[in-house]
Amino acid sequence: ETISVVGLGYIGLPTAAMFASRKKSVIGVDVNESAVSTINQGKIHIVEPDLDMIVHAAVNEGYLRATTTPEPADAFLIAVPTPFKGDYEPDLRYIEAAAKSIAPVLAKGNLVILESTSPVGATEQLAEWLAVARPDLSFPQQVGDSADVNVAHCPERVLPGHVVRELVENDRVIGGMTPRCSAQSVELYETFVTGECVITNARTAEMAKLTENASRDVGIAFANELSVICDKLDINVWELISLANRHPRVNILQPGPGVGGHCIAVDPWFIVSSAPEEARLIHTARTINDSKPSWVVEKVKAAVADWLIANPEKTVKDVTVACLGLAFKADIDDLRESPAMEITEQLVELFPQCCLAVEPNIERIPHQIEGGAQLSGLDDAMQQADIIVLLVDHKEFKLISNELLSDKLVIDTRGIWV
Ligand code: SAJ
Repeated sequence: ETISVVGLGYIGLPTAAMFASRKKSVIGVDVNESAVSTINQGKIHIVEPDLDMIVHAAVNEGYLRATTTPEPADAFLIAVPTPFKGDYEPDLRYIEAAAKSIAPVLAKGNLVILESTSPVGATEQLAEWLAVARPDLSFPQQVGDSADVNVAHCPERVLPGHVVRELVENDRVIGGMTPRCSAQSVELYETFVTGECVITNARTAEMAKLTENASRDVGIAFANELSVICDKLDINVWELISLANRHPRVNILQPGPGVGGHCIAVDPWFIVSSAPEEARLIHTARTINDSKPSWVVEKVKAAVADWLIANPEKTVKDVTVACLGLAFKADIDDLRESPAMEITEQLVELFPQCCLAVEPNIERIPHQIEGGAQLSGLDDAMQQADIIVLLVDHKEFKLISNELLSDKLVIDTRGIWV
């Protein structure tokens, strides 16, 4: 049995590696030639704990091979990005491209699984693209359970940083376009998944995935709203939340500089765009979380003003602002939709040549802030900075002593030093 994984990113590569680790023959497909060649050398192009070992073993033992052109296989898993465009409309162009690229090599008996987080209806759309490209084969929307090619949606739901464990242990939602599509998918995932594979239809599976992330987004928006209210009322929000969470039925999440990542900051919009009139709370939560970076920037501006009052002989050009963390959350290198990046970008514009950025998980300064800020080591930044803006709760930052912070103005957006 050969499994092809289309899209070798944060989800596709670990998934491909897990099948290969169970001695399945896996063909990974990606349009990125450099990712393909890195993987074929047994190395990885992303940061994810333990993944390097698994990929190295899988490639060395001959179970995993990467290529830029799809080849025939028994099952195809599509794990490509689903970003949004302009008006927060989902952009399915990568799914469409993946469908068109595998269509020529599809054969009777194949299973095609969409793993990418998708708006409701995307799996049916995928099946339609395949049907148009291959009129010689039959698909579930045409002939139901007797289709030549089965199609299902099985959304990924692993947490970056814990992908290897969660891929195996998490329950999976299996949304086949027909019962036979679901049954075939369950059999495939049971190769390595020890969690339960729970069957539903494709549309419910699509909505389930969006709901999980919207639920977290709404929860974080509540915490972020509290943080802004508490700031106004001079209350420590972290103490407040830990007190409230002692109630047996209260479990408030943590405020932060905003919500980042390619999932939680994106997926709720797919619900909003499907039901704009009805999705009121989900929409508001998105707006609250998206406005948090600007609120943090205002806090930094106020701190700079305070610093100038305390140092009347200095001008704004003399201030040094250290932004600690650029990633979208702790202990990863992923800068996608990162509120920390957004805040640093805005600060670099406001205070050019005054900003230091510290990000222990990357080696090169991102182009967005290149020229306006310097990438600095943590020790240097702690020595030079007048104002510390803690943006990500990386493990390195948690170790910074109170003594080092005592002569600085500190804006701790994650509450790690309070
Ligand atoms: N965040 C807070 N406060 C919190 C928790 C998170 O501000 O209390 C922020 C983080 O700093 C980060 C953002 O939210 O900027 C998202 O981080 P996250 O750890 O909540 O989630 P992701 O984006 O890494 O992964 C999520 C997970 N979904 C849920 O927990 C419901 C994961 O299981 C999904 O597989 C993933 O999205 C995905 O791919 O959709």
